[in-house]
Amino acid sequence: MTDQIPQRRRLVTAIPGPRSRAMMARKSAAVPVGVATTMPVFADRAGGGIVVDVDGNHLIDLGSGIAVTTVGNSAERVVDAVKAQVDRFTHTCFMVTPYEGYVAVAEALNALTPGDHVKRTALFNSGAEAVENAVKIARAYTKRAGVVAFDHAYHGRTNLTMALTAKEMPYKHGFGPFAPAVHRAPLSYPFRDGDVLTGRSAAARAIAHIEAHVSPDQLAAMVIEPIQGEGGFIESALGFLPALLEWCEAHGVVFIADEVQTGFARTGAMFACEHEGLVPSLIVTAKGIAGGLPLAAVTGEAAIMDAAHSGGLGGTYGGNPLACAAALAAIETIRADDLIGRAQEIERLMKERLRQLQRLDSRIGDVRGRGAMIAVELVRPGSVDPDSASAVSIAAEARSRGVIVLTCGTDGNVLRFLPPLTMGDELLHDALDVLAEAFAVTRRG
Ligand code: PLZ
Repeated sequence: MTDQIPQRRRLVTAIPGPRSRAMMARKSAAVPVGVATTMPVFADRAGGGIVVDVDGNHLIDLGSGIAVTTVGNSAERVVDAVKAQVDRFTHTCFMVTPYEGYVAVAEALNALTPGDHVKRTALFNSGAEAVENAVKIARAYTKRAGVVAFDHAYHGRTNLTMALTAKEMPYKHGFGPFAPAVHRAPLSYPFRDGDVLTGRSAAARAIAHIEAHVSPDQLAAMVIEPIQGEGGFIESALGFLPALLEWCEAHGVVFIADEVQTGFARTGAMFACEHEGLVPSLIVTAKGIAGGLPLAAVTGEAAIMDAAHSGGLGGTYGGNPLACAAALAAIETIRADDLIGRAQEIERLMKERLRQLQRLDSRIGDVRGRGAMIAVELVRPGSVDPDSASAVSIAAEARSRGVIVLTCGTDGNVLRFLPPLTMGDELLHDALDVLAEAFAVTRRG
C-alpha cells in the first residue's frame, strides 16, 4: 500500500481545495459542531507518512492521527493481516466465543510491558475505556475509591476520564457533574518549575499536596502519563516518577501508567516507563497498538488484574478480531523494522533542527520530548508567558503549505510533532523546512 503513494509533499490546489470545501459544508450540515477538525481537509487515501486529500494534495503527516499510525498509515503487514482476518470472520464477541488473536495480543503485551512478574491483559476499544477499566480494576483490588490525577493530565472524554483530565476547555466545559473521588496533584514541569525543583522535590511537593487533601488509605490508584501528551508533551524531571511509584507502593496505591500516547516505540523505547526503569502495577495502552484500528489494553500484575470478578470486565467489541490481527502485525513491524531505533534517530534529527530554529526565534522557549514525540513550547520572548497566538498562526501556515501539524498544552501554546516512525529523513527535513518558513512568515507578520 505504502509504496503506491510517493512519499513526497505535493500541492495541486490551495488548502483546503474545492472538494474539501464542499465536503466541509456537508460536514457542517450533518455533524455537530462539538466534533471539531484540526484541518478542513478531507482524506482520500494515505500511506506511510503521506495523507492524500480529496483534491489530490499530498500532505506530510506530522500527527499520525494523534500518535496512532506509528508503523505508517496502511502499513503493509497491518493491511495484509486485517485482510486475512476479514476473510475468516469479522466478529464473534470474545465474551461469547473467544478466538486466538485476542489471547495472542494479551500474551504479547504481557511479555513486552515492563517487569518480569506474571501479568494479565484485558482488551478494550479506546484509550478512555481502558483508563476507566484500569480504575475499576484498581478499585476492585484495593477496595478503596480515591484516584489521584495530575495537573495538565489528559485521560479521555468519558465521565470518569473527564474527571481525571485537567483541562476545562474544550474537554469538560458544561459536561459535569463528574465522577467523584478524583484528587488533583501538582506535576513536575521543568520548563515552568525552574531549575531549582528536582524530580524528587517535585514529587515531595505532589505527595505533600495529596496527603493534605486525602488519606492514602482512601486511594485506589494514581494515574499518570509518563510523558504528558495533550497537556503539552511535558517530561517530568528525572526522579519524579520513581518517587511517586515508591510512595504508591508504600501505601498500597495502584500506580497506573497511562501510555496511550507514549506507548509502542513512540518515545524511543517500547514504553516510556522504561526510560526510568519504572515497573507500573498497571499500564494502559491504545493508539499505536494496532496501526489505526481501534484497540486498547490494560496490562498488569496478575493479582491486581484478577481482582475483578468473572464477568466484571468486557464489552461487545473489546479485542475485536480485526483490531487484534492489526495489533500483532504492528508489534511485529516495530520489532522487525527496529522502529525503536528509528524513533531515537527521529529525535536527534528533529531536536537538532528545532534547536537551530530556536536560535533564530525567541518565541521558542523550550524544545523537548523523546523519540518521535517532540514539541516546542512558544512563549513571549524573554519570559515563560504562553504564546498561543503564535502556535495557532505557525500551525496554520504549516498546514497551508501541506504539513499536518498539531498543537497541544493547557494553554494551547505547544506545537507537537508525532511523525510515523517509518518516515524517512527526506520527508522529515521537508516538513522541518516548511516549519522554518512558517516561523519566519509569522515572525515578520
Ligand atoms: N490517555 C494519554 O493521549 C487520547 C485525544 C484526542 P481515546 N489523546 C487524544 C481528543 O481530543 O479526543 C488519550 C491520551 C492519553 C487517554 C486518551 C484517550 O484515548 O482512544 O481517545 O479514548
